Amino acid sequence: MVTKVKNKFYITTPIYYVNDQPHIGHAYTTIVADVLARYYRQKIGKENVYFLTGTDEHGAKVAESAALKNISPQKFTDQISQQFKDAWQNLAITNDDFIRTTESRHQKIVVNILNKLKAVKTPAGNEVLYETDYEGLYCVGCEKFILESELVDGKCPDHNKEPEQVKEKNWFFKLADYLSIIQQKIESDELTIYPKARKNEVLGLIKQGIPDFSISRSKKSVPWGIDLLWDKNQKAYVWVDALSNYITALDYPKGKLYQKFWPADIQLMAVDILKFHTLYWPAILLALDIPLPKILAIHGFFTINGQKMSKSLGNVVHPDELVKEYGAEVTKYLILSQFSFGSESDIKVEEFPNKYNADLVNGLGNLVNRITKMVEEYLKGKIKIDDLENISLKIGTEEMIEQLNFKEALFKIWARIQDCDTAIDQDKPWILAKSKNIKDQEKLKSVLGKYIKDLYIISINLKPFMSETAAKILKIITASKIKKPATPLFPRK
Ligand code: ME8
Repeated sequence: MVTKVKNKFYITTPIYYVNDQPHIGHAYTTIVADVLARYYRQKIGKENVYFLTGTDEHGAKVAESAALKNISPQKFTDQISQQFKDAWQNLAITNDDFIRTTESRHQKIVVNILNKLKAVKTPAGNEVLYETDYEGLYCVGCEKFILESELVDGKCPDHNKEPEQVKEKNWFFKLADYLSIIQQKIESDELTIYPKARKNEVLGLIKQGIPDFSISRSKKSVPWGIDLLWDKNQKAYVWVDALSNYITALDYPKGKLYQKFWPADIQLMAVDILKFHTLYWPAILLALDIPLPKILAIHGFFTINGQKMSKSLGNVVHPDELVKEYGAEVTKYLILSQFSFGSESDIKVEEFPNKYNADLVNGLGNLVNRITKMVEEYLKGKIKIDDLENISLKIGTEEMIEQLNFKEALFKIWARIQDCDTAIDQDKPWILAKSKNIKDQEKLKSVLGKYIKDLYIISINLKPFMSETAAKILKIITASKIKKPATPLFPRK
């Protein structure tokens, strides 16, 4: 099992940059977190689950985007952050909190964290933070220092832009003194990095040697950020500010939420921010003497119709467009059923209409119609199902969700839908219904009862993915008189 949950579950997504609007990449991680949060709420109780997401609002990248729009960074971040909140609401995401790094509750704690780091020593007896002159290349798009060797034709390969030459005095974090501890914790899976290929990738990075990282930027070059109390010329580096959100949102160190929910049970992200979360974040936590998260789960970066998503290519897909076309639950289904968590793959948006028709209109929706119509016509809507509560609901989706195999879990549910359709074709209840033979009448009741049980099992397993749809089906099939729904669950388009 990937997730190892006992009595509480704390799940986080990255906090997204507000330099641009939410897109389907942000939506994927957030939808996955939502499925897990819903699943564990069912399993261990609502009060024992905490699901955090939010927005990352400081730094050069956001400030530049605001300047381009000719508005203040605060006004700009207010606007875009609201777009993320709205997008998640439109997708029926059930996050318990939404943190913004410009909120004072966050900033106050980041100041504390930085002051603590300034005061502590590494296990080797060095200062955790030290000041040094730094000269190098900085990619604003990545918000990170980048090596010459990482460039392609002199440009950052992810942003297709030349990095800036930076020469400034910064505060650095003595990562070198923590790498062997982190390595041991990753090797032993005390800090689990999933999937294994990513674990090996991180261990490889450690072996190559990772330089210390900066925790501040000069105020002159990056004025939009949190002040360092002990150095008026410096602001906190946006990554240290951002990573802290996972504990500031819980009101570290004394808050009730922090006491109950830290360490995180699972922190989700894509591979783009692997190094920050698997090396820098554990190092910061170790220096603060805070337990490490249990699992860092890294999904692939997907392309859209075979191409990298980018504004210049004009292929950015926004979740709101999909929600408008299909509604929240179908959008979640279409995204999750196309993309396997661990792999890098492609999302084919042009296949969404076909998939919608095949899986939802002709698949689940039609099955519900077919079964309820027969119960209504042949048995006047009355069917006695004993012991719905006690039937086995297990079709393997629980294990799959716990192993982050969401696409495969959906596949299992849809296999059950298909099996039920096939059983109906074979049983031919319409022939049984015409027969006056008592045995045929009994068989008719028994097969229809079995289909209703199937719908019950399908709905329960569908709950973490499509809870409203599941609730609708459950309401229809547990009514005292079953009727075919007046409008189909999924309208044909
Ligand atoms: O990196 N495929 O924010 P960000 C899959 N603020 N997932 C994708 C994706 C794609 N094509 N594009 C984005 C940042 N994502 C920082 C994080 S956390 C302390 C700070 C998802 O707006 C995926 O989860 O660039 C990825 O890790 C995240 O969005 C990056 O979001």
